[in-house]
Amino acid sequence: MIPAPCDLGNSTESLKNSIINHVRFTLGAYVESASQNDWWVATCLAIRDRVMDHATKSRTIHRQSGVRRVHYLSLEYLMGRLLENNLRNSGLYDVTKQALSEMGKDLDELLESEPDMGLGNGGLGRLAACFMDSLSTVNLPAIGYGIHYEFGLFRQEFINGRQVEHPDAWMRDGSPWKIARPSYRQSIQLYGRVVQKFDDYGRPHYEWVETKQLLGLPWDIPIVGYDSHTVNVLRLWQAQADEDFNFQVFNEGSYVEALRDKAIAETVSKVLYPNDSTENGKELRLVQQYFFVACSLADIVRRFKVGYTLPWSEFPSKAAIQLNDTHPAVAIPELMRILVDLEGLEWEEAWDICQKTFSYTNHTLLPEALEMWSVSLFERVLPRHLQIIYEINQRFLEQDVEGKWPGDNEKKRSLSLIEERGGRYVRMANLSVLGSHATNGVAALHTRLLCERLFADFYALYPDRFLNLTNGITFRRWLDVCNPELSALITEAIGKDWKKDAALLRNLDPYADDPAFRARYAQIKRGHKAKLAEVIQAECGVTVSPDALFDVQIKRLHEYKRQHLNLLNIVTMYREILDNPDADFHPRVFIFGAKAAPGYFLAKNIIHAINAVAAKVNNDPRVGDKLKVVFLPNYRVSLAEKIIPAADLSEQISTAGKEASGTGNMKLALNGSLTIGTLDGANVEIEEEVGSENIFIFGLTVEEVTALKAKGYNPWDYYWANKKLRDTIDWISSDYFTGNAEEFLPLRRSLLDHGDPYLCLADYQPYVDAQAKVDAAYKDKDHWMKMAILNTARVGKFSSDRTILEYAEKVWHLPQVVVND
Ligand code: 26W
Repeated sequence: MIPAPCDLGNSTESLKNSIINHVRFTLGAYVESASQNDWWVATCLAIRDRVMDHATKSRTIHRQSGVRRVHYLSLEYLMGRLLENNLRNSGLYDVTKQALSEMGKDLDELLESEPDMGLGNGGLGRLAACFMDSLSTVNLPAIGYGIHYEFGLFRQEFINGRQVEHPDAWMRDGSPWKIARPSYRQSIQLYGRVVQKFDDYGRPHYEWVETKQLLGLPWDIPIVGYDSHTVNVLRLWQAQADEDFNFQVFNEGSYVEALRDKAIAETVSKVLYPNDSTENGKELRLVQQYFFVACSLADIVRRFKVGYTLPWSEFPSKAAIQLNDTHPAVAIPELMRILVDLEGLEWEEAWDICQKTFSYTNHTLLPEALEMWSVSLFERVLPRHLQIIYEINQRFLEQDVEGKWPGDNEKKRSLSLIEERGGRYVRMANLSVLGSHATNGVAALHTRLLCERLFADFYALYPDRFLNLTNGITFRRWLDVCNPELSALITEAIGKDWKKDAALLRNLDPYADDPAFRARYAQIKRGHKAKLAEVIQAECGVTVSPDALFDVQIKRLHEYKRQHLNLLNIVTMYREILDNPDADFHPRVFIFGAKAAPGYFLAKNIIHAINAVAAKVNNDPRVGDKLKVVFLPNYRVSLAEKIIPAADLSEQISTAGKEASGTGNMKLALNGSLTIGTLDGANVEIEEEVGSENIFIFGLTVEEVTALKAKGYNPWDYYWANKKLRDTIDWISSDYFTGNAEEFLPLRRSLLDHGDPYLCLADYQPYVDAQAKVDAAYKDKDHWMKMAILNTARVGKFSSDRTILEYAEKVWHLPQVVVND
């Protein structure tokens, strides 16, 4: 007989019992003396208990109904904290708060004690996290696959204004959200060599031998959607040594040696690479990519084999695989290897299955971000995969390329999967396009540039494979969770259905003219600014007024994002205040949050420069409250959730053509922050939605950037032509800010001697002018609030539910499967 399940009801009493049971029986603590962490873990487990059944049920229904599922392959998931999100999405927030409070515990304090799950660098990783939320919310059958990094993105500290990195041991004390699945462990191969063998008919086949084995242990994290019973899972692989194998093959009687191999094996899932735009060709990174791809594919194939007795030709009707950038692109030759070498399919059939299964999202146009692996490294780590890539390439060049452009070797060179100039490299982007039935960009402008520039020749060959799927964000975390006050105001005005159908936010439009509504909206904004002011006081020791204009730039530190353009304007304002103390501009607080890749020298120089300027400005009695500059250390998801609701102005100032989409721009606009931005990425579409009167657009367009570069851009021309600009740059590179005139020479040289690759100087004056318009507009607070409300009302398009439904319809061809309670 099946015993009655424990009480998993949703009443206050049930929750109290669950939490207390976990304190006592899972954690072995006394209720009277349990630590804060014990209460947090017990609360998470009580919530987890209430969603696990739905996870099991979702899996069963997806399997039984035999529908196609999407498998999202991503090296990064920037999940942030999970408890509050899971409470709000499951509708258990109020009752849990009540239950805890009856036990003398404050839910808000517990929420603050949760470490961020920072298994990603920036936009790409956070997008994957938003997509997981939407997939569960809109009832799509999905599994996210990734790596169970022991250390997420480094923790950032500033010492004397300079970035210092520390390891992020996010799960040192374990994590209540993840569940080990040892029965689904996988064993994968690496290194070794390939031998050709012949069958009885003289046909060749290939065996990959003398390899090293690695085990992958899966950890599952349930993904709770909003107001839905679909609970998908995020499955993260942890690397382990295959000890038996070590003892047989490598261990010549040495026990300790074998354990050293174990330690080496475990480094594979040890740490997230902190680069978000440059590929440095490290062997461990390639091993990480292959490790998680091979484990995931083996898992997908296992499910196909146990679930059905179908021919391989039906594989794509059961499994769609999405490649989040090229990082998991080795999945393409891996599936070919499985089908041809292990399952004995003919090449053509296997290739057809591959193309039907895979689709690829490109997230960047930056040339230095395009992944290329040296052929010699690839051959050592994955010898059979290299052979398969050669074969794919040969067939492609001889059939498709030769067919379209007979005898055109230039086309062959540009389309080849192998770069031959300056050493031989495997081009992962070309492999991804070729192995997929769909390639998408992440904003309309980005997709256009993919088709016109990066993949122009592929686009000429296969125009139907390219499409745009503009990014989105989950409005649950980025409004409901991070700004519950605004969420409640919206719900009061237009009902709660906007949380599932973001287009309904348009119904707020008329409220922009309602003085009472404006006043409440303004009051909520001010409340968040007051709270952020406290955070700033605690983190930076700087006192800021909530009545100042909060001007926010939060994103990775990169030259193309132009934090240094922001800095040029700040220094210009500083000079103006000193030159003209009576000038009438509204007090402003410039707020930065950004991590630099540890090896990115100039980015770190820019961080130091911002901190040095901040130190001077904030302590200059002549400036007073007019200008403050703060750089909040250790920018991460949970900090973003505090900054975004408090922002008045959103800096989206990348050089046109460089930011694929941006998603912070969407989060800030949703929370009623007006954008000052270039016509880049999704800014273009944000302008279309909110109307050009509710956004501050400035600067060169993509076409103007191209034309300027073609004619020969010389930053010195701008330097000599504009005295304010000249004074600003000269001041930064004087000894004024640090006592050492050499300190920011790298920044100065990049802007002048090294040609200012991101055109800061060309966009300087238009930016300064746009900032003057912002200042003028902010003086009319009431009108500003109207614009802010219209931003909230009009950005419904940027819900990741919309994005994910477009993927489901146009790329994956997935049905929505409702899971009942
Ligand atoms: C191999 C090193 C490396 C690592 C990460 C190269 C490139 C990346 C990512 C593609 C960088 C990234 O996060 N791109 C961002 O993706 C977001 C989601 O689509 C976009 O909104 C951002 O504009 C884009 O920069």
